[in-house]
Amino acid sequence: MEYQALHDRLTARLNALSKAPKFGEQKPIGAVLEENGVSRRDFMKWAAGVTTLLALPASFTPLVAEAAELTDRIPVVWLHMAECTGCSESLLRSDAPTIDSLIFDYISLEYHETVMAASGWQAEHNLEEAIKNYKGRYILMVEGGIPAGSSEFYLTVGPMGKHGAEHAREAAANAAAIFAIGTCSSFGGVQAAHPNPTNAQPLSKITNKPVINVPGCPPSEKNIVGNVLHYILFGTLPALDAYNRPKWAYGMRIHDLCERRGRFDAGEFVQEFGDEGAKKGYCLYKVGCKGPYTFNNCSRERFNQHTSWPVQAGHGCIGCSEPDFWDKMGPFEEPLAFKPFSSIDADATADKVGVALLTATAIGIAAHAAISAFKKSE
Ligand code: FSX
Ligand code: SF4
Ligand code: F3S
Repeated sequence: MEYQALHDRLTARLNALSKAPKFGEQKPIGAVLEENGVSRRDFMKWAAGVTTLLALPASFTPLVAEAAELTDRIPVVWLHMAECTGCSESLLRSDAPTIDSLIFDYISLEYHETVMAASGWQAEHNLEEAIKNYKGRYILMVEGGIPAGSSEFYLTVGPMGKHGAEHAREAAANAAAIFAIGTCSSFGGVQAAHPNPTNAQPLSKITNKPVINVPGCPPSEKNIVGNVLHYILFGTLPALDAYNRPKWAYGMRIHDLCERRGRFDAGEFVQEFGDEGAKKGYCLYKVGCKGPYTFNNCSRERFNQHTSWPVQAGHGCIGCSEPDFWDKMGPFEEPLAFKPFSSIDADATADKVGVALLTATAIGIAAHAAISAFKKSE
C-alpha cells in the first residue's frame, strides 16, 4: 500500500513518544473531553477532520487521535511580543470550548503569559527553568512582531527589563521546533505597517533557526493545533511555501475554494454593501475581497468549528495571512486593481509595492478575469 511505510514510521514515532514522561498533571484527554461533554465519537470525528486538514488519508485517523492524546508529552513555551493577543484568544476563549481549545488546555503549556498564574520574578524564573529543563525538547510558539536592532527596547518585558527580542532569541536557541503564530510573528503584522515606528520584525529575522510561519490575524485554531499535531506525528518540518507557511494549510488561495466562486466566474458582483447582490450572495471582489491574492484555508476549514468565515459573513477577505497585508491589501473595501500608487509612500515602500504587484500578476489570472468581468459589468 502506498502509504504503508509512512504509516509504519508514524506508528513507531508515536509508540516511542507514548513511553516518554508526561509533563504536568493533566488527566487523560478522554476524561478532559468527557467532562466537557465531548464523546469519543465526536473526538474521532474531529480527528478525521484534522487528518483531512493535514492532507493524510482517512486510514491515518487513529494515529491523529493518538497524537492528540500524546500532546501532554511535548512541553510548549509561548511568548508574547508586540500584538493584540488575538492569536491566543482565537484558541483559548470560547463560550463552549472547542476540541481544539481543549487540546490546547491539555498541552503542557510550560509558559504562556496570558494564561499562567505566575507574574513578575516568578514568571521570569519559570521561563528560565522551562528553557533549561526541557532544553532541545520544547516547542516554541511566538506571537507578535518583535522590535529589533536599536529599537529592541520598545518591547521591554518583565522585572529584569529584558527585551522581547532577547527572550525570543534565548528561547529559540534551545527549542526543538519553532512556530511563528500569527501574521505579526510571521511577517511583522500591524506594528510593522508603514512607517513601522518600532522597527517590528518577524521572528525569522530574530533567530537563524528554521521558523514555521502560521500566519493569519488571527490564524485559525485549526492551523495552530494542526501544526502541533503535525510535529508530534512527523517530528520533521512540513513542506513549506516560499514564505515558510505549511503547504497543507496555505497551499491554496482563499479564492480557489470560495463558495462565491461561481458568482465570480459568472461576473456577478456585489456593487456595494447591502445591495441586492449582497443579499443574493454575489462575489465580494468589487467591494474589496482579496481572496484571489491570499493563501490560506479559511474557505475550506472556516472558523469556530466550521461555522463561518469572513466571506460567508458578507465581508471580503482582507488578505490577513499575507506579508505586509496592512500596506499592500488596503483599502480593504476596494479592489486591489484600483489602488492608486500614491496611496502608499512611494519612496519608502517602492520595493514592497513592486513585490505586491508582481505577486498579484503572477497569481492573478483569475483576478484578470475578475477585472474584465468587472469592466463588462460597469
Ligand atoms: Fe493579534 Fe496575534 Fe493579529 Fe498579530 O494575532 S490577531 S495583531 S496576527 O499577533 O494577536
Ligand atoms: Fe470569494 Fe472573494 Fe474570490 Fe469572490 S473574490 S470568489 S468573494 S474569494
Ligand atoms: Fe484572513 Fe482572509 Fe481568512 S482575511 S481570516 S485570510 S478569509
